[in-house]
Amino acid sequence: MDTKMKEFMDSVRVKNPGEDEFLQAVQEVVETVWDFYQENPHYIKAKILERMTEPERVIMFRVPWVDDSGEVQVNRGYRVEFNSAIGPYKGGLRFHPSVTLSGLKFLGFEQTFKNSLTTLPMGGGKGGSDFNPKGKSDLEIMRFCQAFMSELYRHIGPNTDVPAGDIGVGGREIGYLFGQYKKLRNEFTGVLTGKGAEFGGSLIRPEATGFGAIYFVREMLAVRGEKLEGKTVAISGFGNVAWGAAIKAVEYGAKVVTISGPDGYIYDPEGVSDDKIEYMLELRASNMDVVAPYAERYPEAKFFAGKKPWEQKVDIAIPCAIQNELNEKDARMLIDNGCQMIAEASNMGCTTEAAYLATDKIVFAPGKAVNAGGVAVSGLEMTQNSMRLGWSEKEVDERLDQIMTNIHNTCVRFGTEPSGKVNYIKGANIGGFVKVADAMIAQGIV
Ligand code: 2IT
Repeated sequence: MDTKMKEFMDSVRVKNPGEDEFLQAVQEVVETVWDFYQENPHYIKAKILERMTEPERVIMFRVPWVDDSGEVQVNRGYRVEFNSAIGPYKGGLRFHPSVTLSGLKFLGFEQTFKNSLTTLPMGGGKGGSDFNPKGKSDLEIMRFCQAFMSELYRHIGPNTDVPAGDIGVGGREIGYLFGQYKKLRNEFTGVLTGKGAEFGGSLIRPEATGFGAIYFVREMLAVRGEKLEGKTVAISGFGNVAWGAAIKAVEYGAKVVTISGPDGYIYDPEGVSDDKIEYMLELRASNMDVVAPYAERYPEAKFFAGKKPWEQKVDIAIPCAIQNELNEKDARMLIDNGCQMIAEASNMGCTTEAAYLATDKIVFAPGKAVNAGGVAVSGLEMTQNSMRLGWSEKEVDERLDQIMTNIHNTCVRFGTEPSGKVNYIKGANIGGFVKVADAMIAQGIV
């Protein structure tokens, strides 16, 4: 590693002790933009990397609420407002027991580059809570969302910060959060995205992350003169992203053979399609966070308790669950079994070692490019809210497809190596970096 780069990373490490996920995300960006950064001394002079790795603001708050048995519960809420150089802070809220400040800083940092790649005017932010939705009743979810918004509402707004969903936050939670914001502010505005279609939500937003990921994979394959048709795909997770990806992959003629949950994974040799994809919604609605019941309902499928889907022989692997869900050993197993491509639909789904190994041996694309379709359609929801008009499904889907194709082109433009191979990590990082860096320079030292 270059000495100056090492010095830079050491300084970030000292400022953010123990924040492993944040440091992992920063290191991956710094390593890939470093040469480009050195070639542009005006970035160095303006200390762009030092500023980009420091969130503009971090809000941390107490979320007290009362559960169904009358007991008082206390969770911690966060909103990391990372970078507003190119638009209002924008990014999801995650409700999951694993949520920490480090995790949300990594997500907010990544979001800044992802949002820039979409070409829409959105800055980067992320928030959430260590609240665990598993096993909670609908009323408990509502009370928690109301308590969370009772503090968050002071810090957000349609021109300031526009949250959306992420793990543990779907249409139901966004509805409750929106209701409480509206009550407290007495304003009906586009302050959240992923809203219900009846109150300002965009069509295709629920499908957008998964659809976008498959449009991106389609473009990755096209570079190699290949198609999704006939390919075998391993997906992890069974939530919103996995669901959308499965629908679109099947539509293109691919066979999705796995889904997974915290309890293990399902291998379905006949493919997860049609009513089986819809069944994923039922599994999620049960709020139990398990996939095992799939194998009881569809006996041709097999459940592997405590295992990850990466041990199966597939052509394409698409992690759709959580960060670092695919490690070096998993990547090696996939590659040894003939896998040609790993595309992250989860944020930082692969460990650094797995991502570099897959980039080297096969083809790899990072979450900030592959999963940008979700936030892209959130951006389109903001546009529709500003116009007080709604677009048709076809209109939104066509724009989404175009945005994903453009992001792929950006990766090719900035990431093509002298050998002709595309390094998608480098392409996405430099492609996302330039717009934010130039906007920061134009706006002075603020
Ligand atoms: O990780 C992500 O990009 C999201 N959870 C979606 C964020 C958004 O604002 O739609």
